[in-house]
Amino acid sequence: SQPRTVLLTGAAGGVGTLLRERLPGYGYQLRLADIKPIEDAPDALTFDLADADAVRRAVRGVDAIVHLGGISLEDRFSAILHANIEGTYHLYEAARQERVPRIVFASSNHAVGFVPLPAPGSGELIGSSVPTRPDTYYGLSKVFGEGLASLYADKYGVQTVSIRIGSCFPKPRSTRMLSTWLSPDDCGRLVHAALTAPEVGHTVVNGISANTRAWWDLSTARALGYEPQDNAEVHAEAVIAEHGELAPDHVDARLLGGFFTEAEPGS
Ligand code: NAI
Ligand code: 15L
Repeated sequence: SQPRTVLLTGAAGGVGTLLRERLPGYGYQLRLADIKPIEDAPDALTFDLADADAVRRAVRGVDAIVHLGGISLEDRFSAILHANIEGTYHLYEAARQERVPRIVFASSNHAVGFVPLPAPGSGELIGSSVPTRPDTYYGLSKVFGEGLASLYADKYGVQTVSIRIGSCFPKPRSTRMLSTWLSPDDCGRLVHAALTAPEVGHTVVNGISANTRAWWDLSTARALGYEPQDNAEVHAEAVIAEHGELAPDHVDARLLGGFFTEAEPGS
């Protein structure tokens, strides 16, 4: 059965904006939340995920949560701890107490960013069950979120699909993103599949479009009913003209997390 009311955290952000435009088309009624006000949505809830009482009030009465809120890039550990680690803990505690049965967690390729890329032309793909190898404190917070989701599924029956998102933007912005792009429409399709698939327990899936240059295997996402319709390759000519092909020794061509593996906190 399909959840009706869905809390969307991080609704003011890039992915939040793309999903606000798409999820109502699948029949969901959205409750929007962010730490920042949303200009075109005066009814949106405004609170910090570090405020456990505000999180609990926001969660009350919804059928499902799409959890996008938090810091989305590398930062100081203390900032990541506050927004992503404590914030996600508050969200899961609220879901347990308010009996919300389903969460879709925006995890990231940076939870597995130090995983080496398959050799070009090998035909090998990286699955969603590789051991985690976070590339940043940010990626580590996504590993924490996946672990929390596993605990709350096994112990309390709060089910989660953790989507390791590649790069979700209106268009691929770099040569790396020709491999990692998740188109906005495919993001809507994948989140809808994650909200409606029966008995997911805690399932981790890779989240990209049907990209010709994909490094990721999509079998666990497809098992939920996800059928990607887009391919970053339609943007390849323009992206290559601007950024060029990746040299084999470039970090973006060697490791799944690319340049994040070299990012310093707060840089
Ligand atoms: P974003 O940075 O545009 O949006 C995140 C939102 O969370 C912002 O609107 C921000 O105000 C809000 N937020 C930050 N700290 C908060 C706090 N303490 N309390 C409440 N709200 C807070 O990021 P984007 O790109 O929209 O990503 C959404 C989610 O998906 C994030 O969790 C990100 O880590 C994840 N993700 C995104 C990818 C992408 O390609 N866009 C790739 C992989 C993961
Ligand atoms: C992420 O996790 C970030 O939130 C996003 O801004 C992109 O940089 C993305 O990964 C990526 O790897 O392209």
